[in-house]
Parts: sequence; structure tokens; C-alpha cells
Amino acid sequence: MSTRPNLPPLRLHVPEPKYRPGDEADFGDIAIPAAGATPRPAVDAAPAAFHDLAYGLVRVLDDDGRAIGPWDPKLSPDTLRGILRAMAKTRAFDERMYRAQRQGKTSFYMKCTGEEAIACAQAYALHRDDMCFPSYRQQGLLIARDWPLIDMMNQIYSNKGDRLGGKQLPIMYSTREGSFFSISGNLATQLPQAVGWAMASAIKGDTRIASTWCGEGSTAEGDFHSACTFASVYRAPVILNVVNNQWAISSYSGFAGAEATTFAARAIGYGIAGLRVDGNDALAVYAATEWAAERARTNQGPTLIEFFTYRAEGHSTSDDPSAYRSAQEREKWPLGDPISRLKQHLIGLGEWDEERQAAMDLDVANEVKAAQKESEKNGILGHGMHQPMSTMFYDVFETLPWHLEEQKQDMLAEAKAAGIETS
Ligand SMILES: Cc1ncc(C[n+]2csc(CCOP(=O)(O)OP(=O)(O)O)c2C)c(N)n1
Repeated sequence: MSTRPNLPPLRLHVPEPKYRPGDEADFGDIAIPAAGATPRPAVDAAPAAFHDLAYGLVRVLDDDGRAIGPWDPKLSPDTLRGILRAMAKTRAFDERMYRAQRQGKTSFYMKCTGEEAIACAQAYALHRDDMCFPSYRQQGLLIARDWPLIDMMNQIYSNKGDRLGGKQLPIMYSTREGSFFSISGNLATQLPQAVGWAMASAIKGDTRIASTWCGEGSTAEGDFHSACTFASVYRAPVILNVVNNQWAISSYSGFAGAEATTFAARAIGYGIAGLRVDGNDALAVYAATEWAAERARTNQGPTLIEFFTYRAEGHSTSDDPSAYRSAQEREKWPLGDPISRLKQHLIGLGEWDEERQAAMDLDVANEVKAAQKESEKNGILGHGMHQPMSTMFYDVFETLPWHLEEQKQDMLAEAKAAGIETS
């Protein structure tokens, strides 16, 4: 160590979350602009016009659930009810699959509680064939697109109905027909892939755009930088969504850079349009996505949207958040719950009431329960083999090479000698 007595010693700054288990949480210092206060620029505005938006917060629903300001997407009551239902169904699905993991029927599950507005309202704002490159926390996209729940559950159970042949960790869905790109466990890899897909769409003169999602923690990956650079340089028709739910497992957002700036503000340096949006406000989520989609569809280039939200539950079934954050944070979160807020809005319009809400909740719970019953007929964890053992060798390459064929034969011979069932 070399020290000069006339200079102050250097100190490393290590970010520390404000609240730890047992602390009283208080989010009073988070700047929350009033609903309706943020301007809505034209979709062809130059990225330089987005400076304030990248540090502000687009909000439509006020504290009383009224929609106000230039970002109000003016959706029909039917569309609002559709989004509400998709969110409720996503929550019911999460509850049920979480319980299935606790019952030992599957090895793993991840909920998106508190973040339902992001995937569900976005699914409504995108076209059905726009290509989605999600992270593992956008199950709401499939649910809002009415993808069969039983198909999702088959994947979670790795059973004989699993279209992925039991090869993937539960919740890593892949449905080409649902325009839902294969989820990968490696964080942020989907970002440059989405940009490349969008570039290909533009090269071919196609009309479809791409949309991709990652958590704020994942923005620290190098792939985030590659994606932004390519998206900006080639004006790729892509929406880059950063879901800032404040936590990356036990690391708070400060470790990904939130102490110094916003995630939306990263857009400025890349010359990309950047919006920062209330992620628990389904109308703001819809409006921002519709705006960004319109921008992409008219060749104005990419948009980076930060959705400011809160991960209300544990990171996954393998996580216990009470070990690293204050249990009070969820109830103190200033942007509330996305489902309650949209429900309140619809009631205020005279288009909904508590009775209909209760009936809808019961209905979606029954729908999820019925799908679960059907899916479990295809098998659950611990109830024997659901896929032929040789499945593991297929699709490593398009055709099975000789050395994998040899391994497969060896495996089958050993299994037979040991009396193990192989299909
Ligand atoms: C490249 C890579 N590094 C680390 C991990 C382990 N890991 C899985 S999820 C996660 C946290 C991600 O947090 P964030 O991006 O904020 O998304 P969130 O889970 O909050 O939705 C980590 C570190 C991984 N899957 N891939």
C-alpha cells in the first residue's frame, strides 16, 4: 500500500439499501409527479426531446383512480375490463403454481405479483404477432394473449404434455405461435437478440416490431449495452423495457446504478427515446407502449421504457426476502397495487363494481384450477418418467450426430441392464 500523508485516503462506495429486515420503511423521499403532469411528445420527436421524460414519471391514474392528462389512452370499458381480467388471471395463476411448488408437484416457480400491469397492458398495446423477447417475469404476456394455461402448466410440470420435452427449468416458456421467444436463464441475452430480430424485420420490409424485457438488475449486463448500441445505430423497430422492481434477488437497485440516475436516462446517451413510467398504472403502461410501438412502426427507431414498480413477493420459490429487506416495503410502496388501481378506475367510470370483481376473481380462479387438474393428468414431479429418456439427445443439433447416437445407445443399454424404465 502506498499512502501520501498530504492526501486523503480513498474510500470505496458500496451501495446500501435504506431498509433492512426489522426497519420501518418510508418511501416519502421518492419523487412521484402528479398524474397527468408529464407531457406527451409526438412520436416523431427527436431523442433529445426526452430528457425530462427520462427523469420524470408518466402517470395517468390519480390517487382517486381518475384518468387524466395527455397520456390517457382513452380505452373502451371492454378493453379496460379485458386488461383487468388478464391481470387477475395472472395473479391467480401465480398463486396456484406457487402452491403447486410448495406441494412438491414442481421444482420451481417465479411469481410476478405487483408487476402484472406491465406484461398484461403491454400485450394489449402490441399486435398479436409482434415478437416478444421476455424475461422470466412476463407470464402475463401469454395469459393476456389467451395462451392456453394448460400448455404453460405442462411446461412447469415437465410432463408428457410439455412442448419442451422436459428439458427446461419450469417457467422458461417458449411458444413460437404465441410470438413469445424462448426464455433463457442467462440474464439479458434476449436484449441483443430482440434488436437483431427487429433489424431482420426491417431488412425484410416486414411490418412486425419486437419488444423485449429485462429487470433493472439485468441492465448491468454487457448485453444491455450491445442491445442499446445496435438499436440506436440501425434505428431498429424495437421496444426495450426495463422493469425496475427495485430488487435483483437480494441486491437492491442501487447495485445496478439507481443511486446515480434513472434507468430510462440511459437512453439519452445512446440517442434513444427514453420514457420512465408508473409500472403499477395499467393505463400509463398501455399508453407508453402504444406510443413506442407507433414510433417503431413508423421507422422512428427504438424506445427504452423504464417501468417503475415493486417486486411484491420473493424473487422465486427458492428465495426468502425477509432475510434482506423490510417486510413493510410492500405495503408502503407509494404506487400501490396495479389490479386495485385499475379496478378503482373502472368503478369510478360506473363500468364495474365489487360484485363483478368478486365474480371475476372466482371465475379466473376456477379456470386456473380446471387447467391445473387437466395438466396434472399429464404428470407431476416425482411421479415417474413423463418423457422418453432418449429425448435428452434430440435437438442438440438438427440431426443426431454419431457421437450422441453412441451416447444414447450406451445410456439405453445401461438403463436396461439396471432395470430402469426409459419411456
Ligand atoms: C448472466 C446471469 N447472471 C446471474 C444470474 C442469476 N440470476 C438469476 S435472476 C437474477 C436477478 C435478476 O434481477 P433483475 O434483472 O432485476 O430481474 P428481476 O428478477 O427483479 O425480475 C440473477 C442475478 C443469471 N441467471 N444469469
